[in-house]
Amino acid sequence: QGLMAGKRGLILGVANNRSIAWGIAKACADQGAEIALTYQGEAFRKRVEPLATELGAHVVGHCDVTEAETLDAVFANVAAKWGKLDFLVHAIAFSDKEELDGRYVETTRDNFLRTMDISVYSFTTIAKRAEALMPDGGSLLTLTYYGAEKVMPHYNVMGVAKAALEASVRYLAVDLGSKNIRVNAISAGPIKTLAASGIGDFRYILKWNEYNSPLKRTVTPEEVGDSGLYFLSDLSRGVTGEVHHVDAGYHVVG
Ligand code: 0WD
Repeated sequence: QGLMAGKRGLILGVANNRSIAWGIAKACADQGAEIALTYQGEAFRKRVEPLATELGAHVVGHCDVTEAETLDAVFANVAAKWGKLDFLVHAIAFSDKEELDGRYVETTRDNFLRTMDISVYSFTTIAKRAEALMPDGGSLLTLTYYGAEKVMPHYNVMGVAKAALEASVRYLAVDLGSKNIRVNAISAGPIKTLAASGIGDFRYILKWNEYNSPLKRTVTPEEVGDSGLYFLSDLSRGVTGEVHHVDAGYHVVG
């Protein structure tokens, strides 16, 4: 029973129980979805396995989006297990911590390319792989941030990457629309996660959002999860190419 009954989804980007992807996984599982998770390397396997058990989810292997063969293996596992996929969540981003501080103009070519590869291109190549497993349509969701639209302190090259990711959502929505595969993004407000700890002065950004957002607070992974549920379920069947803010309303004032 539930909104997601009979639906099967692959969720990439659970690092621990504070991850946004974990909030989405829980919301979907609560509504009856069957879920597959990946982990990035052995260190994360130990964190992800107990979380998967908690949800009755499958763990379908190591996934590092910079190693195409790991993506091939994960999708082959999903194909063997389920034969098809109804939804996919991409909650992956990376940039050198050293460059998420100070000035954007100092970005190195190496880190620029790596940031774009892991945070943007990965969604495109994953969408192509998902398409092959979605003969009856499906829903793809990625995570972005307001730093794509406005200059946020220290977000730097990641802001440039998120702008490209948001543009990718629109191009992918067109490419996959005729197959009834929808592509959307949630622009989440700042949340204290492992990835966020790499951003300079993050505590200040959290406080700033708390003082200035219409709801006078920040958001939780659970709240992003509940909004994710809308995009991953049939409730949003008429919606694609959208970037939806789940940020306590900060974007209307910031
Ligand atoms: O304030 C925030 N936390 C916000 C996050 C606000 C708005 C958006 N986001 C986005 C992030 O940019 C990211 O796209 O949400 C997504 C999920 O991030 P998260 O939940 O904040 O962070 P975390 O729990 O750390 O999960 C991100 C994970 C990685 O964790 P680490 O800590 O190692 O960066 O992305 C994965 C990894 O598990 N990841 C990779 N997965 C496969 N291959 C790779 C990679 N090469 N690199 C990172």
